[in-house]
Amino acid sequence: MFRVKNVLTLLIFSATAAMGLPAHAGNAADEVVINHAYVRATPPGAQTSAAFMVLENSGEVDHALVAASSGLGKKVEFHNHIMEEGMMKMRQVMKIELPAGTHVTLEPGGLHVMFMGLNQRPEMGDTVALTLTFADGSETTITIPVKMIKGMKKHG
Ligand SMILES: [Cu+2]
Repeated sequence: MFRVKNVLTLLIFSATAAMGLPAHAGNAADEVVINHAYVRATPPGAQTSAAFMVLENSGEVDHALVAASSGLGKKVEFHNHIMEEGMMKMRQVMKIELPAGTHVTLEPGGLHVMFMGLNQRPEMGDTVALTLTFADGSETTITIPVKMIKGMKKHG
């Protein structure tokens, strides 16, 4: 009987996971609030674009972004800008830390989500679906409007 009960418990857990319900309260997808997200509109022929947003960790444990994917680009990476020999350069970062109770801003000239190998040209009025994966394995998909960024010759 004991064994049967264990199997049943396991089945219930599996069913819960299959329905996409969070396994426990407090995962990053539930606790990280994303605001002011937008994707940079690009001129014809551009190979890259970028997304910017404000991520707020409203929870009590630290979280981190570890991956992103989107139909907009063949590759989606996290980048930052660093000053090197007097020039601003982009560098890939493997994760973006989201300490508990703080907010992190992805903005032009700083951290950004980079779309490389564009599958289509993001134009004003379009929306882009972006899936973000957190260090705890939870995911969230957001729909982001495309906006023009004035005065930016290059992305990010
Ligand atoms: Cu970049």
